[in-house]
Amino acid sequence: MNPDDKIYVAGHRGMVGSAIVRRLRAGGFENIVSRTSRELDLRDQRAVDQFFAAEKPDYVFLAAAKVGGILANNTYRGQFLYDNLMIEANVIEAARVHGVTKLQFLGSSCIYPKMAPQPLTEDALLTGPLESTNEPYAIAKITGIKLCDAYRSQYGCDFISVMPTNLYGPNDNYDLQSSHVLPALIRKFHEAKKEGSDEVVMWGTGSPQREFLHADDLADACVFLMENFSDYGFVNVGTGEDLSIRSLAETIKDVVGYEGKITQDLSKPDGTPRKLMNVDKLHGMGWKHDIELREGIERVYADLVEQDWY
Ligand code: GFB
Repeated sequence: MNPDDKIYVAGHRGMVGSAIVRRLRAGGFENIVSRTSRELDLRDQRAVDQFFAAEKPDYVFLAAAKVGGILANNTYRGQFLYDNLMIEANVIEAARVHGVTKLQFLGSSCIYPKMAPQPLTEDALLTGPLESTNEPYAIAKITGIKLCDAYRSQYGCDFISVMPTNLYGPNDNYDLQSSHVLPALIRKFHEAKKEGSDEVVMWGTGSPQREFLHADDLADACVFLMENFSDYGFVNVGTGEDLSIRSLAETIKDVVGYEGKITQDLSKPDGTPRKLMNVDKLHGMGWKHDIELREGIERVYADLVEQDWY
């Protein structure tokens, strides 16, 4: 990418898209184009085509998606499949038709089979059944990878895919019904401390293992891969380290400074037992994460407190 290239960041108001925009600006890329979902509904094929015809971006980061935590994925199964299929099909096709130089599609570690060997290597894709709570989302994301590969093979498009692990960071979703675990627990501990309540409820058993990457590290990896990876398949992006949900809860409890107890809500699902990324491919190219989990949680929490949040 050159500083004067026009870069379209789809999903620029989300946690990932906004981090990519920050990273691009910091790297001297100023010619960034974006649209809110109100201005441009990416599920609308004609609108997407018209947008690409008018703007003619050189590079595209496809970070727009319908996303959410385990409950949202499991509840809005139709929307997670339909919205994500439409968004990626429309943007990828318009990128081809309007001659985009390079496109990067962002997926998720939930594309891997539920019982794939850990840590997850890129070649484990499509080797077994998926975790049921997020199967619709995973199917949509697998389709995005396959679209990029098929367009590379049939049309010679330089479209690549990147698979991030579970993420957290600025502009995350803190709605307790639809969020992921990390922001949900920050909010729960913060509110319990403020209100002086003596327990915080953790969903499930606390035994599933998860890996967490700060969105700013992901954004840095995305720009790195846009500049250094052009091939079929995809690259895992993570830290290569995980912990149990129970340990995560203990860490957040400590960062927030809450002194009550942690209880379980066993009516909520655990989801996949573990999804630790193997990041050898990315490390082999020369990229490694910078922000360790505790430090990242401290940063996020300090920002929230400063904004006088909740
Ligand atoms: O982050 P999370 O919602 O999604 O949940 P997944 C991770 C684990 O944390 C599950 C537990 O075992 C939850 O039961 N958990 C404990 C909680 N307390 C809470 C809480 O208060 N809120 C939430 N949300 N979870 C999603 C997928 O899976 O991860 C998506 O559904 C996507 O497809 C995303 O891949 C990254 O890690 O289970």
